[in-house]
Amino acid sequence: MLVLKRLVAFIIMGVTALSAGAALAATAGQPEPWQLGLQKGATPVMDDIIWFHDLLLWLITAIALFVLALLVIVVVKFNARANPTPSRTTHNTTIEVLWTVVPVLILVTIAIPSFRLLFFQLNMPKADVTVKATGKQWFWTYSYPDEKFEFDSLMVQDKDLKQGQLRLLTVDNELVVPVNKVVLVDLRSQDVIHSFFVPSFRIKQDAVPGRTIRAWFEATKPGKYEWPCAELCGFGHSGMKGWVYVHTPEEYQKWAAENLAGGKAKQ
Ligand SMILES: [Cu+2]
Repeated sequence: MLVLKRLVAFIIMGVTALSAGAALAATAGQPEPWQLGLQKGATPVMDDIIWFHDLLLWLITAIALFVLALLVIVVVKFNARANPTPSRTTHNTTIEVLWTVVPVLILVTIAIPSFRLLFFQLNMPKADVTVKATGKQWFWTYSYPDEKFEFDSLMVQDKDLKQGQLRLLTVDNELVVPVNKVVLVDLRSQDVIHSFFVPSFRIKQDAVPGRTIRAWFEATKPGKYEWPCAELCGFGHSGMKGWVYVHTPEEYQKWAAENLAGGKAKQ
C-alpha cells in the first residue's frame, strides 16, 4: 500500500514538474523540458560550439563502439574454451603503427576546428555597442557608458509578480541590446566574484573585483534570453538572475530614443 502511495505521489510530482516546464518553454532562450544536449544557440559562436559538440559526440560514439567490438571479439574468440592453446605473439608492426597513427589523425581532426573556435571566441571584434555590467550582491547594474545611462536589474520578488511572470526567474529591468550587432561587455564586480553566463550566447565570463574583464557577443535572433549568475557569490546567489532582451533594429531605436538620449534614469 505504501509503495502504491509513493508511486502515485511520484507520478503527481512528475506531472507537476512537466507542466511547470511547459510554461517555461513558452519563452525562447531558456532550457526546455526533457532537453538533451545544449540550449539552442543565438550567436555564431554558439552555433559553432553546437557543431563542434556534435562532431565530438559522433567521434566518441564511433570510438566507444569500435573498442566494444574489439572486446566482444576477444571474449568470444579467445576464451579458454574456444582457444585452448593461446599464441605467444608479442609484436605486430602493422598494428603498432596503426594504433599510433590513427589516434594522432583523430586528434588532429579535433584540434583544427577546436583552435579555430577558440580564436573566434577570444578574438574581440570591433564594438557596435558597449555595455558595462557590474555584479553586486545580489543584482546587476548595467550601464551604457557612451550614453551615461545606468540602471539596476533585480529579481522580482514573489509579492510583486504579475500574471504570467515566472517565479524566481523574472527581473525588473533587462539588459537591452540590438540584434546582429557586436556587443562588448565590460564586466566588473563591486564585492565578490560573479559570473556573466548566457547559455544561448555561450558567453561565460567572471566579473572579478578590482578588474575589468571584457567579453563579446553578437546575437542573431531577437528575443529574451535568461541567464543565471554562474559563480557562487553568497547568500542571495540563487536570486541573482539576468535577462538579455535582444531587440530588432526598430525596437532598439525606439528603446534608445526613450532611454539613452540625454542619459535620463529609467527608474
Ligand atoms: Cu553573483
